[in-house]
Amino acid sequence: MKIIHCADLHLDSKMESNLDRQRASQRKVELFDTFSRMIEYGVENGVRLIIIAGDLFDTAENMQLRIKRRVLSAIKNAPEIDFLYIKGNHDSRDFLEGEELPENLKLFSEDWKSYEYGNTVVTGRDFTDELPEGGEEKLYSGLLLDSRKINIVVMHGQESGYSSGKKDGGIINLKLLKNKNIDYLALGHIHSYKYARLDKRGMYCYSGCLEGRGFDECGEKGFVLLDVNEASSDERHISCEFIPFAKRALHEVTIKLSGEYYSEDELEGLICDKIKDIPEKDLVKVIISGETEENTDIDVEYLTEKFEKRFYFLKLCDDTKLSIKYEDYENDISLKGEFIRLVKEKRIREEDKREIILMGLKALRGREIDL
Ligand SMILES: [Mn+2]
Repeated sequence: MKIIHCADLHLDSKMESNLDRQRASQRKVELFDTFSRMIEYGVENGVRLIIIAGDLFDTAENMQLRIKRRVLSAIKNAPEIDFLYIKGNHDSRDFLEGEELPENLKLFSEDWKSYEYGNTVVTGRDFTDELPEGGEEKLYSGLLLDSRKINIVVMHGQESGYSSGKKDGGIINLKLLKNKNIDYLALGHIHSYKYARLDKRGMYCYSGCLEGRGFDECGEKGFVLLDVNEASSDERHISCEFIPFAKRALHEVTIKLSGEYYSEDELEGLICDKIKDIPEKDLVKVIISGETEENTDIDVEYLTEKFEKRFYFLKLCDDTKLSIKYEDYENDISLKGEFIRLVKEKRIREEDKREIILMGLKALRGREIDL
């Protein structure tokens, strides 16, 4: 039996804030489109279950009725697949209230609830802000799984290897989930793929989000395809594979300058080198960092203009600090020298003097000053 594990789709969310309106709304359409392509992939590949480990929707405020209805009809139109959906911290309010729910959409509650498919049991629990009465111990002791079954458990929250001591329902206490006959713990909340051992018997996995939205969600995004083989004589009945599936990826590249002089050509060369293997369809953020010598001119607008045509979107940030020994100019008979001497005479803190001098020197050279 094939199963898809996905999470954190945030279907109605705002996209990368630097995008213009047209591309922001296009990305929003793509977000839903990737969800719907995943369902098509499921149908074509004989997938029986799609597990959604929370945060299918993003916020109640942005939620558009049409997105909700699109989701429900996409589910209804794939009757051969059961959709097992737990609520995450973003969609913990009942987003589907008042809607007619397709029969193949299976929901959970704040208590453990199971669905059986042959010898495989999928048990899950909706995200809650607060732990039930009795705290963590009570929550996890209520999870009882038959050792003879193949057990998949679904939760949404931040993994933690110790007792949080807080009443926070969003902590997944991995320690208390050990030795409970879990074969695969399907998690949501962390937006990057992670697959690791839970205990001797089972594994735990964050599928990550399906599509990166901002530059805090860089890299490959997709879902996990599980293959459950009940007849396997091997102790491991589940094999799984991460399937990269996003329409576009986000990339952040950093160029670190070393305080020497760089000509514009050299800067272009460094940028080129870092972005040459990134696909055209993707979104790119180039950060120039480190220290610059005083004569290095980083023209952000010019460089952005030069490279943005190559990609769906590109932005460039100048995070460099000016490394300058202003003492070298102190005795100059020039406006620069005069200015430095004037500041040095003032009765202000030494660090402030340095800041003021650097800012003044930048201004004298016609460079932009960030205040
Ligand atoms: Mn979440």
